[in-house]
Amino acid sequence: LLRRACRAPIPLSRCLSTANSSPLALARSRNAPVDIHPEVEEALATNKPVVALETALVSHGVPYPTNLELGLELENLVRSTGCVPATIGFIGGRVKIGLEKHEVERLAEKTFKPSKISRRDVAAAIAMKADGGTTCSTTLIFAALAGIKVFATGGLGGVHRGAESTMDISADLHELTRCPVGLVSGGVKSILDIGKTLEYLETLGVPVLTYGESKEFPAFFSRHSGFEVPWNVPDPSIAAAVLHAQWQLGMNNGALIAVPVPEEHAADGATIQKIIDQAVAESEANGVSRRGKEATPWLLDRINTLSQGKSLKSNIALLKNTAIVGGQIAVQYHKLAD
Ligand code: PSU
Ligand code: MN
Repeated sequence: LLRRACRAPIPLSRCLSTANSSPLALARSRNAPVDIHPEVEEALATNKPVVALETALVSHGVPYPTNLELGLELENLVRSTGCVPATIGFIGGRVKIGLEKHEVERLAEKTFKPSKISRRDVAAAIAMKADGGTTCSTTLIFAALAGIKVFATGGLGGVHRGAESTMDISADLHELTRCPVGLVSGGVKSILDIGKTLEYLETLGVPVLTYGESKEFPAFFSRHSGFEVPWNVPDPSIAAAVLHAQWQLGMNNGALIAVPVPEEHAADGATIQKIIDQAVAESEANGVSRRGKEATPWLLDRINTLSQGKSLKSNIALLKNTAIVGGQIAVQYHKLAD
């Protein structure tokens, strides 16, 4: 009886539900507005390592034309490690996993006034046919959807200073509990309350690892925050082993891998801290700190002005470095997962 059951033709509905059970196939079967760049699609199909990149930094984080150069350069750096880059963004209300150069240009030049798209904005942006730069949270969502395991960026959002009264806590943190993606970044932006952000990540059960020699969590523009995390990974293969162990166990959350800004590009800690304190105080005085998603871009811009461009230079150096480290980790991860 068993043998006959095995030989019985599988009904089409069951074929679809088993063969097409990946989240991406499911989204496609519903005709979801998601386009995967052919190069990315091919890499995923043939098991080549892919690294996701975000676009909120192109549309909102970095001024033109540096944002454009940077967006393209990060892709090249990912390529230099042997991975395929998948820059994620919204073009005319479609989710693009892998952008064409002219699409990166369109976001960088703000041709169609791109929105800054966090998880809560996704569906509205699609319905309104909007362009948009994806924050870490949205980039995590679509990296996970496509099965991309590593995402490289600059700074994760987090718990803002004064969050006890503004409740400003980035959706990036919760997204790390939902998406099995290793997020490689320079830590969280130092405009944030780093101590509270680390506590929050601990509560959420998100692994936080520092990359390199020290357990000290980096402070984005500088290498020192004064906060230690429990685990430090010395190289890409150990970082990859952590991700692999996590997902082998079916613990389908993400992990934060914090890579300190390279020494030679670090801003002087004390000076940049004073500037950040001033910018945060100004944002509280002028009400920007209570204007939701405007807070982060405003602060970054203000800090750049006050530091006469130094903070942007550190930001760029840090981003380039995370693109390389992210690529190296993705290469190692694929060796374990194959
Ligand atoms: N780091 C930067 N520039 C940025 C961001 C981070 O140097 O523009 C973006 C990231 O996309 C991050 C977002 O996900 O800011 C967080 O915004 P918010 O605090 O509003 O959640
Ligand atoms: Mn916020």
